[in-house]
Amino acid sequence: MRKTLDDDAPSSFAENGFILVESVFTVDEMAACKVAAKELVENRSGPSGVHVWMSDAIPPLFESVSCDPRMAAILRPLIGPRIEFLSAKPVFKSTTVHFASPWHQDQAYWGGATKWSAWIALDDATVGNGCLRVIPGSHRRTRDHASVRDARGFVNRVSDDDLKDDPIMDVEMNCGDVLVFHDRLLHSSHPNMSGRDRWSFIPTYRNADVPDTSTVWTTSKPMNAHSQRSPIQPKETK
Ligand SMILES: O=C(O)CCC(=O)C(=O)O
Repeated sequence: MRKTLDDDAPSSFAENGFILVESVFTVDEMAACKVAAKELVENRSGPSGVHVWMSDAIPPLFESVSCDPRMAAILRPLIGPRIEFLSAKPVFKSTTVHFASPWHQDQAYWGGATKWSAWIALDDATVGNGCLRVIPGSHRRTRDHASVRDARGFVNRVSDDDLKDDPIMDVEMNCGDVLVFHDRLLHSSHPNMSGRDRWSFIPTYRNADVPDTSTVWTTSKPMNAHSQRSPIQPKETK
């Protein structure tokens, strides 16, 4: 698995559908984000632990993270010079939200042109507390999704039985690591059986030069417009 950003990142991404870049953000920066995310969404996310902010309604701290120059440096070689930031979501598993997120391709939710998302670890993520699982190379084809409505939220799902011949990879990450993934990459996450939090923050982007028929987003922000933003301010967390 790729762990540093280098010239091979685009070919590794093309082959696997994701890249993992370690230590993009500091632990203090992630702690500040987690405190803010807990204040803003912990009691508003419902049983799925997911809360979505569109680009015109996202709190400034989280817009700064989404459009941070370090994110732009990772994304530009994969997406191109003109990147649009679309939306972002804190996703958490805690002592009250602990189920496994079901297998899916994000594209089943939004269609249209390719989108790229970044899974930013606000906590260390392990098999025990609900890290992501991915199927390398699965971004090369679209899978059928069943429509399921239950308390877990994720309506579009690929069943475990359909994946029994696929190579499944656990993606354990340290706080501050970033996994960028293609919107056809099959992914799910482990349940959180640890009694400890597992928070992540997931911004989504597209290439501004590629027409997109998706109707999910009515607003977007050019990423370059934010590259001069002030750095994320760590906040007292105790
Ligand atoms: O972070 C997780 O547990 C899963 C998130 C996810 O799959 C998604 O938001 O598409």
